[in-house]
Amino acid sequence: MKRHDLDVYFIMGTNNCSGDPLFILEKALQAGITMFQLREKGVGALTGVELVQFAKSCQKLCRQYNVPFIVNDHVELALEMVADGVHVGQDDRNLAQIRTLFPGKWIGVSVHSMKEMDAAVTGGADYVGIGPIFETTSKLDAKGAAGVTFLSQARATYLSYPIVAIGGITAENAREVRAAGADGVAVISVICQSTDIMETVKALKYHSLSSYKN
Ligand code: TZP
Ligand code: MG
Repeated sequence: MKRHDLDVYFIMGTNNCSGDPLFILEKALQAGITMFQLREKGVGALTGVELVQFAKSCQKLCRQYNVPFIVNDHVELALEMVADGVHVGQDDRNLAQIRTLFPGKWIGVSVHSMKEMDAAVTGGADYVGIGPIFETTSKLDAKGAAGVTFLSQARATYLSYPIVAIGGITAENAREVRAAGADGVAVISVICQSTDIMETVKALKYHSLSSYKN
């Protein structure tokens, strides 16, 4: 993968959306998101056949827009669907096992410390997610807001390793996390709750930052 694939990484599950999730996903794809992760968990989460059907609809849309389709946690589902990758946390399946199951696919790992980051990098992850940077209401068991301190340290240690920042990221604070070293921003609510997804995604993108324009 390339670092810029992480530019605007949209994450969504059905319970993040008050409207039609597939409509929201298609708008986000039209607006230029660069990666998509299906994160179906929590109250009322789809399971079984319903989950597979919904995942297939998301994957089909992503393919139409040539955007990688990543599955959170559900390694078997990702395998069955031939997803482009999986994203796992520290409490999920062991990275070495996943790498064996997913040769050539993208594997993302959430990390919160340099120890976890070192393990992810040496274990063959393709990118890491660092957060929550700011307060979030989208992940019930999220740790407290960490700010950008660890993100900056991670970047200083791994100069060109793909890193995406997550947690409470908005068009207003995206600049700060990029300046701290993130290649991209992973977001749920700012897109799911947007009244103008086109504008929101545009404002989150790297090139929308005036200080980076030439
Ligand atoms: N992991 C850390 S924070 C978070 C996840 C999945 C939720 C991010 O959602 P939001 O709405 O962009 O804060
Ligand atoms: Mg997980």
